[in-house]
Amino acid sequence: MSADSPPSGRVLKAPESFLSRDGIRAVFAEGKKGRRDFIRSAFAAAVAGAATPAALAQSNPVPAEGGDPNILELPAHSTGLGQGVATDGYGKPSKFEANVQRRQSPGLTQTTQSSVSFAPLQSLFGIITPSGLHFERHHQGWWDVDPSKHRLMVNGSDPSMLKTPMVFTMDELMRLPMVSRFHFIECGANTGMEWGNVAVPTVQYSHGMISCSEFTGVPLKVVLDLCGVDYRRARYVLGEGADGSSMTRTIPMEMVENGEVLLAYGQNGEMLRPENGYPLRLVVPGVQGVSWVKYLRRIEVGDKPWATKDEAIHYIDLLPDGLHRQYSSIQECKSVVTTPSGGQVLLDKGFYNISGLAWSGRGKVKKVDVSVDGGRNWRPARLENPVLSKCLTRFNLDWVWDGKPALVQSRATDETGYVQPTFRQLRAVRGTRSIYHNNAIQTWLVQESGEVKNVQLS
Ligand SMILES: Nc1nc2c(c(=O)[nH]1)N[C@H]1C(S)=C(S)[C@@H](COP(=O)(O)O)O[C@H]1N2
Ligand SMILES: [Mo]
Repeated sequence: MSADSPPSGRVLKAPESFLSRDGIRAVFAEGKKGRRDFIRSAFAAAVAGAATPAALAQSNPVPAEGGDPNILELPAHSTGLGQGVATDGYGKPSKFEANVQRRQSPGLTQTTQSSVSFAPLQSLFGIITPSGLHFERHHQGWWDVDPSKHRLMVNGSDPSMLKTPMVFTMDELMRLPMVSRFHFIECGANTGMEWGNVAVPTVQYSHGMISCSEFTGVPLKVVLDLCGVDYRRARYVLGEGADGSSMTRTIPMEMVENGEVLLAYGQNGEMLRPENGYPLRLVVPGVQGVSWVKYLRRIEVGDKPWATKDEAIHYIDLLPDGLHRQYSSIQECKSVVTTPSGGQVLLDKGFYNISGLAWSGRGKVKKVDVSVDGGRNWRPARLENPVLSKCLTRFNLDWVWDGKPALVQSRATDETGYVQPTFRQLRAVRGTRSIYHNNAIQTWLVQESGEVKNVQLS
């Protein structure tokens, strides 16, 4: 930037971690007593504390009189010898990025084995989630399973469903025709804490149960063909995991027949991470995360849904009339602005790049509109390439902030013509007591101070 251009577009990062260890313990104890409001206020206090004048000054260095020493004095890295190759056999991020971590929400669950960690969406670029920052959802803890001992069994719920039940080793699966596809995975409970009202301060916690990777594997169809499945009779597939939760989910055969469902072993160019199901997981594009069974050990084909515990007691939506909606699996079109977003502070008036993510479980994102006045006026954002089916899409938009309060929103439309709903529209159909499938338009309030807050418009 030239000397006479005023500073603009500088964003103070959202605090990645809100609470100390003691703070987390206190919130956990209060959460156990059911005091959700305590959690909310603890978060609020922590966010407020992060935007102190000291923090602002630190992020806003003023060049010393007589010129900027960062230009005038040569740093050690310009005059000395750097480190050698393969200092680290598996490279790590810069130590200056150490605060970018997936994190668990204090007070959300009683144990870390049956819990969630959220991806730091506010710190990510483009559409791919680095594997080490992929969100995690475990029902019974994660394992590093020995691939040489892992087996996949394929059977029918009665013998007439397929000719030959088979057991595959990993080596056998990895010799079969291989495909690589970019897809998002979103937990059905993503944004679930926000059904009643604003609950969490940052986009990491409001939307961080989504991640996006390049997955590599063999289409499940290829393996079912090898077993001689009778597709006229076998209209459903059951996937079963090898961890203690015995995660089991029914998948309609149409999704398998079109070649989209994968038996995946690869993620972003390497083997799956243990947290994400190493050595084998199901990839079910567009469908909520729970169906992406990790540590996959068995596939059964049958002629009706199984109504397992994970689809009869859990992962059902309570509707306003008291009925439970079952087998709601597709993640509808949704988007969120990641900058500016909750917990960040805009340090100047002037130019900003509004950036965010959009996705649809039904195909490609067609357009994303952005509003800075709470939905009165909308402008189309730029969609960055590539725009892929059932994959995250990055959008960007130029914005000049005039220093007045602004209500920043994004609204995505997918290729089926479906438009992401407002909270009012969604609650009219779904009520307020759901957990899953909240795809409402998110609002961030940019205050005159530059501090950004999570709000809901009624
Ligand atoms: N075997 C097994 N598979 C599982 C789970 C699990 O606990 N065990 N959790 C499910 C849920 S609810 C989600 S949202 C995704 C999360 O995948 P990730 O941990 O790779 O993000 O895995 C699904 N598959
Ligand atoms: Mo999930």
